[in-house]
This record gives sequence, structure tokens and C-alpha cells, in this order.
Amino acid sequence: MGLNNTLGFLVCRLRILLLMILIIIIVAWTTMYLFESTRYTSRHKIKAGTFWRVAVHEEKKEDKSKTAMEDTTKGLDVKTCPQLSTNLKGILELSFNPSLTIEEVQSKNPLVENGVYQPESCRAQQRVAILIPHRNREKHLLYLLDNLHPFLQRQQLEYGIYVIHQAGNMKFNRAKLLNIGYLEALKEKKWDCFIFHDVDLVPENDFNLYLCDSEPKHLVVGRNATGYRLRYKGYFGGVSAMTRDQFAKVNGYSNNYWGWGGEDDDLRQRVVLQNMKVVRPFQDIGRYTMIFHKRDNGNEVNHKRMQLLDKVSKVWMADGLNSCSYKLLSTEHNPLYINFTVDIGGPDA
Ligand code: UDH
Ligand code: MN
Repeated sequence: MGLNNTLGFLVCRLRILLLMILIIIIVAWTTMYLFESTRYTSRHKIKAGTFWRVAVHEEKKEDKSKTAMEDTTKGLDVKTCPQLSTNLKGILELSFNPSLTIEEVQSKNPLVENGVYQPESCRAQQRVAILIPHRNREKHLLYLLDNLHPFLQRQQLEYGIYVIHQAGNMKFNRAKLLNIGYLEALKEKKWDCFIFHDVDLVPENDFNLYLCDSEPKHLVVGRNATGYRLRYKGYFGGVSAMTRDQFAKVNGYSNNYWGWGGEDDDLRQRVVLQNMKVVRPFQDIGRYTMIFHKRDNGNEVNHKRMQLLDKVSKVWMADGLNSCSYKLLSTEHNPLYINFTVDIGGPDA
């Protein structure tokens, strides 16, 4: 009896002890979790904030040359948007719904008019044109528009999305299409900043600001397919941002890269030749998902790219924006983007 009583007492004590340990573990775990998530958010804010200062600095310099006449914002007494939008969410849930329609994307973005948006409550820091080279990637374009429109609106940018569509079946020329995008978009509005954007790359974090800096900016630090690491040192492809003046200074892209590869390395050489340097966001911010695809017909690897890359310093001044010849077949102002369809000829034209 006495032994039973003692045992019962001990078991009871043990239970209480286990319960207390369990409570302590739960409390400790919850505290750590809360602490980690606040630290994560503030770390992102600080990083993006540092990033922003460079962009604002650039903008201030440009502001001096702007006249009141150039201000396209409705109303004159609106304040400039904050340095860092309070609408940013950080890491996003991307959506790639196979049954998505363009009408659905339209209804989700009622404030976009003819491919252009501007914040209602404030004046954007920069006017940004997104240029997308395109042929035969309609589904990718739909997914990109679905993800990019809300992303850019959260960043409180004044922006326009331009798709430059290569007509015909000649070899694809990404760089020439981007030059055309720059030239034609500037006929519509005096854009401050240009984002050269592959159709299949979707940004994963809205702290990756689609704004230009005092130096050309490469926005794709990593993508899902490459373990989110930079493909190689000096890589400048996928998505990059240059101001109107930076791009003019390098005479844009070369027009001579037909098929896949080299045009982005060529542009980087031009940047370096002008004593500019490429900047990038932090690794956890410059993350992209590339929608899986195979190599397209008409965009086979360009085996001449190494030869072309060897003579950039000799030819850049005569090959670029100032020598870009094309036939503009149509301009369509669609609800969600502006489409230029162009005949750019082919390698021997
Ligand atoms: N593009 C088109 N249509 C084409 C070719 C290219 O729209 O027919 C545009 C599009 O914006 C695309 C960009 O040009 O995102 C760059 O081309 P890419 O996506 O083919 O280049 P990437 O480096 O792929 O992503 C190269 C071939 C991948 C082979 C995959 C095998 N695993
Ligand atoms: Mn791709």
C-alpha cells in the first residue's frame, strides 16, 4: 500500500514535469518563430531601402532637367510616392494557372489602361517601360502579365508594358527587338527607365524594384533552374534595367546577334567601355522562376557570337540604336500591353 502510494505520487509528479517541459518547448518555439519572422521582414526592408537610395539619387539629378510641362500625373499638387512602397509583400506566391484567360487578368487589373498604369494617390519616382521581346510564347506572356501587373502596381510605379513581336520565321533577334522597343516606346512617352525583360522570367520577390539606378542594373541574380545562383560572373541577361541615358550612351544593343546567345554579354561590354558598372540586388531578392521551355525553332545557338564579342570595342559606335533598321507593321494598344509587330529582316538582310 505504502509502496503503491509512493509510486502513484511519483507518476503524478512525472506527468506534471513532462507537461511543464512541453509547455516550455511550445513557448520557446513560438517566441523564436515570431522573432525570426520580424527579423526577416526588417532585414528585407533595410536591404531594399539601401537599394532605393541609389535610385532616388539618380532621379534627383534627372529631376533638375524636367519641366513642369513634362509632368503627366493628373493633378499638380500630388506628393511623390514614398521611397519604398508600403504595399510590398516580399516573397510572393506565383500563379501559373493553365486555364487562365486574358480577360481574367484584365478584370484583376482594372486600373491599367492600354498597357499603362500610374499610381492614383502619388507621383511615381520614375516612369518605367518594360520591354518584352516575343514570338510564339503566348502562354508565357499571359503568365507574365498576370504576375507582373500586380507586382508593379504594388511598387507604385508609373509603367507601361511593351511587347515587341518579331513577324515571320527568320532567325530570332532578341537584341534588335529590344532596341526597337526602346525607340518606339520613346515616341509614346518620355520614359526614364527601361527594363529589358524575357517573357518567361517571373520575379519571386516584390522588393526587387523595377527601377533604374545610377549604374545599369541586372535584376536576375538567380533562377529556380540554376539553384538561384548567378549563371556566370558578368552575366547580364534575362532581366536588366538601364536609364534612357545609360542605354543611349552605349548605343543600345548590337543588331547583329541572330539566334541564341551573346547579345547580353555584348551589352555588358558596352557598359564597361563607358566606365559604368553593373549592380545587382541581394541574392534573396533577385530571384526568378523561369517557366520551363525547350529551345525554340528559329532561335538556335548563334555560333558566330564569340567572333562578334571579340570586336565590340571597334563596332559599338556604328552598330546599335543609330543603325537599327526595321519595318513597323502594326502598333496595337491592348488593355494590358502595347504590341509592336515588326519586320526586322534576317541575318543577310
Ligand atoms: N523569345 C521568344 N520567342 C522565341 C525565342 C525567344 O519570345 O522563339 C524571347 C523570349 O522573351 C525569351 C527570350 O527571347 O524569354 C530569350 O530566349 P530563351 O528563353 O529561349 O533563352 P534561354 O536562355 O533558353 O532561356 C535557351 C534555350 C533553353 C534550352 C533548354 C534546354 N534545357
Ligand atoms: Mn528562357
